[in-house]
This record gives sequence, C-alpha cells and structure tokens, in this order.
Amino acid sequence: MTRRGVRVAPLVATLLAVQTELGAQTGIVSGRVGNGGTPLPRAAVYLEPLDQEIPIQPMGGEIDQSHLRFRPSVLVVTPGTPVRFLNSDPLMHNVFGPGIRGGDVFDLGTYPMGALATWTFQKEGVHVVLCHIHPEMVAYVVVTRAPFGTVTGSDGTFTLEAVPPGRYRLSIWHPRRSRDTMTIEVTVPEGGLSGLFLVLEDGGVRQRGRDS
Ligand SMILES: [Cu+2]
Repeated sequence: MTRRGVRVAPLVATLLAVQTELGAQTGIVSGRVGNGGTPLPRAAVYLEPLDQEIPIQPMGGEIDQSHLRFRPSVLVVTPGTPVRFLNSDPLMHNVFGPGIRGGDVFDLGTYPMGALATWTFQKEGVHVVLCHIHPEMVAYVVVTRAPFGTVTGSDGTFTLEAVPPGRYRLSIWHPRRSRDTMTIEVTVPEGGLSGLFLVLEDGGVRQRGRDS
C-alpha cells in the first residue's frame, strides 16, 4: 500500500462508519495479501464472526467472457444468489460446471455475443466454471455464508465494509492453492482495521503485522 493509501484509509473508515443496532461502530477491514513478497491478486477473502450473529446480505455477481477469458476469474457470492454469465466476445462461448471436487454440475449452453445466462449456486465451497469451446478458460465461484467477502485486486489489496467489532475467522482461498482455504483469526476493534498484511506460506497464512 502506498503512503498516500495509508494516510487516506483512516479518514475513509471514519466517514463510512455507521452505528449498528447494538450501538457498536462498524468500520472497514482492509489490507493486502502476499505470496511471499509478491502481491497476490485474485484471492478470495472473507470474514466470519466468531462471537456474534451477523445477518448475511445476499451477494451475487457477474462474470463476463471477454478476450477469451472469464472476467473476473474469481468471484465471491452468497448461496442462493444468481450469478450472471455474459458473453462480450464476437464469437460463441459456453458456460458449464464440471463438478470438480464437489462443485456444481451444470451447462448453461453455448451462446453468442451480447447474450447472457444465469446460474444460482446453493452449495458452499469453490465451484469450477469452464467453457466447452475454449478449454483454457476457467473461473472459480467461491460460495460462502460469510457476511463479508471480496476478491483481492491486481495489487493484492482488499476492502470489506461495515464490519462490526469482534473476533472473526478470516479465510483466504486462491486458485494456485486451490485445495486449501487458509484461515487466521483477527480481532476487529470499533471503527475497523486497516493495513492488514497477510502472507500465504506453506502450511497456512501468517499475519505480518500492519502496514501503517
Ligand atoms: Cu469460450
């Protein structure tokens, strides 16, 4: 994270802070994920509370097929919320789930530019999505009941908004380590937690302290 980013973050957290029904001040939980010293884009990051009940806001999403890729190629959604698959390429694409490691088995058919199809994932876990026509195309839909979830950007950073204070299990999943979901416990103070620096290592994830 840049110096500017570090300075701006507390102000943003304060502006977005809201009162929950319990009166606790929520805030942003943000940071970055690295694989060794390298920023790790496309990592699914989600937070589950360990000492309170937090209602889940349905979170769906959209995956485009553009320039022969699924974009984004990793998406985090809640169960039972539709995911739209678009085709923006001037050729036919297909969308299907091969059922790898317990993922959904489905086939949305083959369709042209401008068309879209929808699939609603019900099962928690990672669902692999492929295209029959272009075997190199792959996307991963991470379905979780966690109330807060996102995917790291190209610089490895992530932001989760409106998180109440408390203890959480923070989970990280990445296509390159697709067999494991790595978890770490974090305590979020009132007003949020910024500058987390999480490093994936063999055997798990380690918090390398704070950036700020
Ligand atoms: Cu395709």
